[in-house]
Amino acid sequence: MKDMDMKKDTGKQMKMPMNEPNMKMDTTAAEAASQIQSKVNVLPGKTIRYNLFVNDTLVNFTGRKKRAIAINGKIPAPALTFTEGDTAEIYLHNMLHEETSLHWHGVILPNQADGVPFLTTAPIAPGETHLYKFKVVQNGTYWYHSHSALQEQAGMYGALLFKTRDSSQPKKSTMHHSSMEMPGSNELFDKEYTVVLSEWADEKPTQIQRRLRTGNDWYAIKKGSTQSYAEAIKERHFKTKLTNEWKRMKAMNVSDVYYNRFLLNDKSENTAPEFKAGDKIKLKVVNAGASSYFWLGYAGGKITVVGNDGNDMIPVEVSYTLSYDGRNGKSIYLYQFPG
Ligand SMILES: [Cu+2]
Repeated sequence: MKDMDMKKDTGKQMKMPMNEPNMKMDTTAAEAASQIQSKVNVLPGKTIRYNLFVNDTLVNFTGRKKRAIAINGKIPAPALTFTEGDTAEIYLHNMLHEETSLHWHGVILPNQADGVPFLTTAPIAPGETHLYKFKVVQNGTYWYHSHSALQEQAGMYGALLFKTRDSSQPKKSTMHHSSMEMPGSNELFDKEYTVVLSEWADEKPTQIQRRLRTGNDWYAIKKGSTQSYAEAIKERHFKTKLTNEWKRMKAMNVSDVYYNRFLLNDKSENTAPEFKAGDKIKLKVVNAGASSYFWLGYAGGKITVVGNDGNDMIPVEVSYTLSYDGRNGKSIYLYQFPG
């Protein structure tokens, strides 16, 4: 595919003549446009280039070797870092024997670079190299993943980090009122750590899909979350059970799939010995799980959530916070360790 002219595209968004008197917009449209304007910052930057090689690999998370897909030999794929204003040039080299793709989740970019096969970007054939090129016009924590078949479930996901160009500037909220000033959250921490949460199943993703379609109890049995008729009758919920069965709804239908492991970066248990007591650490959390929500908490006390879905927010102190699965999983959390 040819290089895309990004300047033309982002320029269009910037030239939105919001204040021109002859431009009529209803309040909602104007509000939406002003939100987009406060979100999109076109700043000068460098061209940052990454080469990503997608390859078959063998992993061993459970004591058994299983096929997976890695990028540059890694699961999760390497974290790609840019500063807002930069131009991203990401070369995807498909070393697989099947088509592949990369989708930049939640990223404002021209359609051709979006990476969804048969919708925005053509699939990338085996042996092919594809250039994704776009101007970074936002900051925050995002993620990227394959959008072909079930490759994401086989390991093709990674963090996408867009740094603020000027961290000393207090940022404007993009959520409600564009006039609302955000505290410069970058002053609240002195170290950063990126966490990619995901799941691993030894079963092939295609097999999981097949099993889900049959709607049987196999995963519920494995997780010990089945319910017998006797239990339902004893709890006076026999009618509910029948209704749920008629709807093919499981007794404890929170998450359907049985996973062998939950992964924090590349391990089911992970440590970060580089941090000491008293450090203020910003955790950039991406939930790359295909179907799991994770509760995030800190054994040492409360945590302060400073961002969600890639946006900064007014900090909130909480005991736990929920990280949603893949579709919404790009959050920033600040853990304040005791001093
Ligand atoms: Cu996505």
